[in-house]
Amino acid sequence: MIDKRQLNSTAKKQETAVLIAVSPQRQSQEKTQEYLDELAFLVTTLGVQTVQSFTQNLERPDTRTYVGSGKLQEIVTFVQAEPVDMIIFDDDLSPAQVRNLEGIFESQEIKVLDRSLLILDIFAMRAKTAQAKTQVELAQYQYMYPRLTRLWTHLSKQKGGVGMRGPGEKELETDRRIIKDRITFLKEKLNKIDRQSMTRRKERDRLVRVALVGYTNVGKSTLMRRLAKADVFAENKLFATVDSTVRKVSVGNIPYLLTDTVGFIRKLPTTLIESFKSTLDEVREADVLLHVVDISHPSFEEQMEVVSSTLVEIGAGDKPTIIVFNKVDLYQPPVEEEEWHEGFDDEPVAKSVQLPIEALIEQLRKSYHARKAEHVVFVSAEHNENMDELRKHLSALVKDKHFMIYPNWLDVGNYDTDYGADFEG
Ligand SMILES: Nc1nc2c(ncn2[C@@H]2O[C@H](COP(=O)(O)OP(=O)(O)O)[C@@H](O)[C@H]2O)c(=O)[nH]1
Ligand SMILES: [Mg+2]
Repeated sequence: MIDKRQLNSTAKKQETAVLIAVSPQRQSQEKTQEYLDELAFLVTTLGVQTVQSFTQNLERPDTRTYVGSGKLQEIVTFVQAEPVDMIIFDDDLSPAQVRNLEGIFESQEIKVLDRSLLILDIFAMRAKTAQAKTQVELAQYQYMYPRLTRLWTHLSKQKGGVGMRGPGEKELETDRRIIKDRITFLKEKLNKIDRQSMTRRKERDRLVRVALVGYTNVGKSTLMRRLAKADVFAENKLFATVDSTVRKVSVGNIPYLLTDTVGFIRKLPTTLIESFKSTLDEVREADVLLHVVDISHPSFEEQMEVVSSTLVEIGAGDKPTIIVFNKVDLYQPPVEEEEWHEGFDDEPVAKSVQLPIEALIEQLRKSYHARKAEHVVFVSAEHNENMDELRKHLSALVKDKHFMIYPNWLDVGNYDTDYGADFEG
């Protein structure tokens, strides 16, 4: 069967974007590039093609137009010559910046978007359950409301697409009065849903709860699929999953609930965190956290930092945690030292000396143990490597908690292995 809608959307030409970021003095070239790559990844996730990016060295974005006037002129010249549908800024734009920038780009019919709108758009695309849909729509309107300008309204009406999609591909409203009512309505609706899911969580209160947390795209859903042998959606895109999913799993005869949660990212819109509060309750109420890290990512340590501080922010900063370094199969050891050898014509040639992976992993393990992280494992969820060691750590922590809840539980096959029982949350 051919889905007509799909035909229509693939028939539409791919939207194109120009990315803009500022880079403070202390930030290295590589870091700036990496941030731009992440922004481009967000853009790709939405099916939009990046045609160019611009950066400017500035301590902080210009309060009027984000970049200075010289750089702005460069951008204007570029978009006049190239087919560009939108320009996307790597930070949130203030209402004043939105107004000024729209004034400049209106005549070219170019949409002005920022990082938050982009992330909100992805969430809108991914939300499946009524709860997630309501949460996203609320976050979108709360973000849009103070920024709505006449120009933007006019432009979006004409162009639609990215930045304008609510959950379920429905176009968002742009009328301030309607939006205000809608926000009130969505808040009430969310309250009702939250009360229901709180009851549901209470009902499954008797089992130990383990939550997967981590930066987006590190392999949380893949790990969930491995541990729960459940069919969880995983994809090499940012925020493939925004709804939390709960499965009953057991480890060494002890049953527990495993939750896959939405990933974190730098500069996550605050309206999103606020409206996802109840989804994050799954994390807040967990007994044990599996902090999944993509060790193959060049800045995995910074990503861990983002996750840790978000956890503290939502009040889940000091739970028993297993640090799961994932994607060891892709891990490229950094060049440790360089030796100079004589090459042809006596030219010195640098030869990089790399430590074997095992030694590196051992080094990392030691360094995290030194930082008081008790449970550290290195796995490949995708290739099913070293999962037994993870299960061992998991079993220890789950058992501890389980016997706190059930001091009289007999540890002799009390429980049938019940993989994949579904508690869709
Ligand atoms: N090479 C490799 N890829 C992985 C591994 N684990 C997950 N992935 C891939 O990483 C991408 C993101 O995985 P996903 O589970 O959706 O990440 P999530 O956003 O944290 O839930 C997918 O393309 C996975 O196939 C791994 O151990 N090795
Ligand atoms: Mg996922």
